[in-house]
Amino acid sequence: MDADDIPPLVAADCPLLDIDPAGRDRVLAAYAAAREQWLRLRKQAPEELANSEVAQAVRQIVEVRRRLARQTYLVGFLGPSQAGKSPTVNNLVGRKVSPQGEGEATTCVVTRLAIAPKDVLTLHYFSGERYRERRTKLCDWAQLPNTDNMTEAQVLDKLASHTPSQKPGSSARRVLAEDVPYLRCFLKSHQDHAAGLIAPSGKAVDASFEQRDTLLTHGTGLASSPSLLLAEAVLGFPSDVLDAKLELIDCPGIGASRSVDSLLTKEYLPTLDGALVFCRADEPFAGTVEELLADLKDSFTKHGRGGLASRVWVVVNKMDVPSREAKLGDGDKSLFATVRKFEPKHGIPLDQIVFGCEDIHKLAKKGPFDRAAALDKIKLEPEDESVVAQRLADCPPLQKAFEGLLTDGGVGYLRTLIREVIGKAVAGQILRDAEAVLRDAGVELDAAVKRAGNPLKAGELQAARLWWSVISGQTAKLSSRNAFFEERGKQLRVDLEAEFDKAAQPNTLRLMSPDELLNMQYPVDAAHLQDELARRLDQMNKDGFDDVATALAAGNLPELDVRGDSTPMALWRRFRAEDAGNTAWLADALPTLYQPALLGQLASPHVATPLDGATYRALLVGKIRSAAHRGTRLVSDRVRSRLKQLAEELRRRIGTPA
Ligand SMILES: Nc1nc2c(ncn2[C@@H]2O[C@H](COP(=O)(O)OP(=O)(O)OP(=O)(O)O)[C@@H](O)[C@H]2O)c(=O)[nH]1
Ligand SMILES: [Mg+2]
Repeated sequence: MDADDIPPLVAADCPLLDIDPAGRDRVLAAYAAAREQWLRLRKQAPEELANSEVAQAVRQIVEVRRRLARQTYLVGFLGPSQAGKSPTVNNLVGRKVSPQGEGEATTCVVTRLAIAPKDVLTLHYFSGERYRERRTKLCDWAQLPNTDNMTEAQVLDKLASHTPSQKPGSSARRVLAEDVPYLRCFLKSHQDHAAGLIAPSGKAVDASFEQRDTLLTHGTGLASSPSLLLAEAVLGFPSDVLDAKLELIDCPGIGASRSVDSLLTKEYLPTLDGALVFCRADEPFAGTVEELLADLKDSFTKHGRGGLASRVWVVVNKMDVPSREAKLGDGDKSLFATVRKFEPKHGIPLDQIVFGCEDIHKLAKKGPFDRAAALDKIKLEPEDESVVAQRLADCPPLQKAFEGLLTDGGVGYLRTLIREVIGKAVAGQILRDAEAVLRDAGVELDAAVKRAGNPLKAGELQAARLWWSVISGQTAKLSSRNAFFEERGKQLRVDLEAEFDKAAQPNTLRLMSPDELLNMQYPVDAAHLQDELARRLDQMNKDGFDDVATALAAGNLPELDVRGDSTPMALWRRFRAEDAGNTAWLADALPTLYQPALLGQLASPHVATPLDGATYRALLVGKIRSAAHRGTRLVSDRVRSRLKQLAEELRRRIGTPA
């Protein structure tokens, strides 16, 4: 298939989407429409296909197609090394298929687990090109640049006297302890084993299923081995516990001692449709977990919009490790409080969290056991259950996960998720992402078709480019921190404080008054300040628009048709009209100065300061500060996003602005 070829796509090509026929048909229609545009463009104005934005849109459509036409979903098992990924894979399957270890990093090859009629192991070796890419990356990471034209022996020679340096505070990637030894081993593996294994277009070799332990794991110490030349391995086996539509991928753990393990995982992220991210219960937010989640967010946002919801499930494993205190404490740092942060911090809903413990699973496998025994495995007493219930009272999803933990170490719960939830959720997310991408790509192609049908004349083109550069310049100006809005934000704060003091001055009584009086005064001050804030922000909004309008007018540029409006200036004026008015542009997010709890909080026993006039003033000044700050940001965001919209319209009209 040509890289920019968009073949048709029909329902039969997308077996996984049967789950949601209506959604599937909508997306297929969007795909067909985008394809139609592309065919038209190819026929009427093939030169437009070279436009970088158009080419990008085409690439995105091809990528969406690849995802929609998947035969299986790929769900990665990711996380720090030793988090228990491979053991969990095995518990899920009910059989030791994936090699697992004791006390040392284990999995060294990305291993796909697929359902097959009988046990099979297929090894996929690097293609020549992928080997070179990997080599270059490893050399770069070991601070050995420009090795592309050297032989393995030459690089090894260079490595013999190579000591990577790490200047303190340098932003360069840190060279980990085993990076150089690993690179040496990698090169030697190539010298010893490449012949016959590394072919230009990659090579697949069948191996014995029984040999998987030696082939797919790190041995003790580093030695030259054909395994280092593996791109991935496929372990096939019969199973009726897993959903045949899901393929689980056991990835090497991300460790502290060598970069290559994280590289292997990271390279795999773009192919994944979903992931289980493992973390250890004693450090759910370890650096490696955070980094992984950030990478996953990047990867899933690149192909769509959704982020981690319906994409990533977190397995908080080794629940036996944290102490009783760490689990039950009511502080912010206790386990249950920490786990809840996956939602605000990473956008992972709490029904995407699972707890795991291997020892409880072992109990369950042996036969019936009582709850006390399960609790004992995670260092809890029977009476602690009520404390857990209390901690999780407002959080049914975590209650469910905890119940799953006590039932069989979380394996059954995870199995249900995998069989009944993950496939459906991922399919839904793929459909939503696809729709959004196709819509955007459609707009881009549509613009190209129109552009080709109604090209700008030379003079217009010049004018349009000028408009575009004026607008881009304005956007940059409004983006820089010290520009327009920052000064106005400061001024706004000063003005509002003065406004408050002015109103407060004559009422000196208040500076000493008791709680009740201040409580009466508060709504009056808050209402007044809220009005002032809205009035001044509105003015700032108007000034922001006027400032841009002045800059646009100064260009004294000729008429130019953008989206039916006569000029970019007219379009800008229309934005202004839409955003004018006291409240039209104010998003819900604007902080309000009415907050009934404010005074109550201050008078609570936790606050040592008594509620007097001075405290009251300090309180309102703090409130003014945050209101002014956030309000200013809202206005500046609004003005900037309108500018960007305008620049985008122009770019579509011009094609390539520069
Ligand atoms: N304490 C405790 N140990 C566990 C639990 N689950 C797994 N383990 C142990 O943790 C170790 C981790 O096994 P590995 O196979 O290395 O885990 P992995 O995450 O696949 O690691 P890599 O392959 O190195 O990425 C094994 O020794 C398991 O027995 C658990 O719930 N609690
Ligand atoms: Mg493993």
